[in-house]
Amino acid sequence: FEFDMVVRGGTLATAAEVFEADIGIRDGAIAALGRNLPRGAEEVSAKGMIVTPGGLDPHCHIEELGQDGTAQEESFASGSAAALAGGTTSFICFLPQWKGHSLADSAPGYAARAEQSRADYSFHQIITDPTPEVLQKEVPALVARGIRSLKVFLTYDPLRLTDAEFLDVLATARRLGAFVTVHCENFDAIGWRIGALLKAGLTDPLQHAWSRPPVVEREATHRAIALAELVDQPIQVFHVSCEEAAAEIARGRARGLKVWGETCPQYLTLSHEDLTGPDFAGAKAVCSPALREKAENARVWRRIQDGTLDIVSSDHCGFSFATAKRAAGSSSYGTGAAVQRPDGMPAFNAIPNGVPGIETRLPVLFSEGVSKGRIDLPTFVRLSSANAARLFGLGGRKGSLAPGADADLVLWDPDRETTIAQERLHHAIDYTPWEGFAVKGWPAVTLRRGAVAVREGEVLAPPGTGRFLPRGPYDLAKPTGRVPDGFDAAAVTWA
Ligand code: DUC
Ligand code: ZN
Ligand code: ZN
Ligand code: ZN
Repeated sequence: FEFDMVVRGGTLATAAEVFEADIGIRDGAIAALGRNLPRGAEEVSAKGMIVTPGGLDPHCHIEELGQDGTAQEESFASGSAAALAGGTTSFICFLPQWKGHSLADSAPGYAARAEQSRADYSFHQIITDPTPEVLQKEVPALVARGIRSLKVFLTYDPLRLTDAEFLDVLATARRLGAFVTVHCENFDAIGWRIGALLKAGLTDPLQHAWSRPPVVEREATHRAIALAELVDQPIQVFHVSCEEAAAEIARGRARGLKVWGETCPQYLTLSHEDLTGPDFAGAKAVCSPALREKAENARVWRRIQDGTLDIVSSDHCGFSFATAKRAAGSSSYGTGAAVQRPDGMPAFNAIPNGVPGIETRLPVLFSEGVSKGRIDLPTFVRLSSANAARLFGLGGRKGSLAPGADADLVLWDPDRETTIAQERLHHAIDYTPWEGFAVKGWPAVTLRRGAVAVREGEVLAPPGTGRFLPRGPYDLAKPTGRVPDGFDAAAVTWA
């Protein structure tokens, strides 16, 4: 046989176009596209299906290790099963740094845990403590290993950087050709609002949103972009939840800055209403940035449509309702000491932040986007894989159907109507914020590097079959060459 497998008779969607073709696969890679390809050793029918590149989720928290040594509940085995079942064949998760510790010393064994993944994976390195040792020795060693992106937080007490520290990280990244992603919220503003809310006796999950309104995100987004401009370092703003923050990104781009923005399905579909409900149910929707007013969903969609937000990630960060959300389980992703309410539930500020969504990311985006006519199929491909592949140095290999790319494919049944239900999901978390959400379009078959990884919800790829994706230098991570007054402070800093 010329091909190990032929995926036959599908409608292919790439980042640029939609056309009918068979896909010939050899050695886990796409070998040929064309009509009437010769028989493969294995045949997969894609009749009536839309075939897209496998999803790349560039922002998810999997088995992340907290400073107390405990791992987040979603394991690499469960999280990657959920990813594949939802049409995502690779993801980028986070190597933590614990404040007061070197990178080597933080999260011992994390990379070895990731070897249990069923999907391909890479890491962003979180920097919480940018000492000279970390920036001058450890980060260069990391980049040499193919871990070419850094993540910084401008909020969360155990994680956040000061502006001066952030500048040092940006300068280091520039020197090394690494990329920087940023969680943009104003730490002091949030703390001040929380203090006032608690003093006023306002402790419900909805007040999580009140503690960090759009202006808090807008200010930090503006500041992150300004500081990146000062250094001339490309950045991506993580999880943009609102028009005000998106407008800052659009303004930066209009000035010629290399700044990008992602959003997540929760900011396209969920709102303040999801933060309310009986039995503390609103805790299920506590994430940061917080969910906004319902009208904001449409504004974020418009920023997808005009290209300001060009990646949709999950920010999957699962905390089970029974054990963490109601019980204020320990996490870096909370803000302040737990205040107990008379009903025994934690005040909003102690609810760990995050929603599970690695499996539902693409079905929700396909249904709300493609099926409802908000975006076309090439836009769906760009949002779900192709743009992240380019932005994070995996272009050509992931997010593509061109010969030479990894044969990561999703066969979408565009007509299948179903409702999202926790009982059919594969993640380890005990709920989904999209319970009962109606979707049209579902990933029927997922192939990862030429092997059927999921068929009709049954996960066939065993743990340990995912591969680490090293990333080399690439254009989008390069600076623009423009610095204020022509004085390159970053170059001097590291001379
Ligand atoms: N926001 C979340 O909701 N969870 C994890 C981290 C974050 O920034
Ligand atoms: Zn240590
Ligand atoms: Zn974040
Ligand atoms: Zn996150």
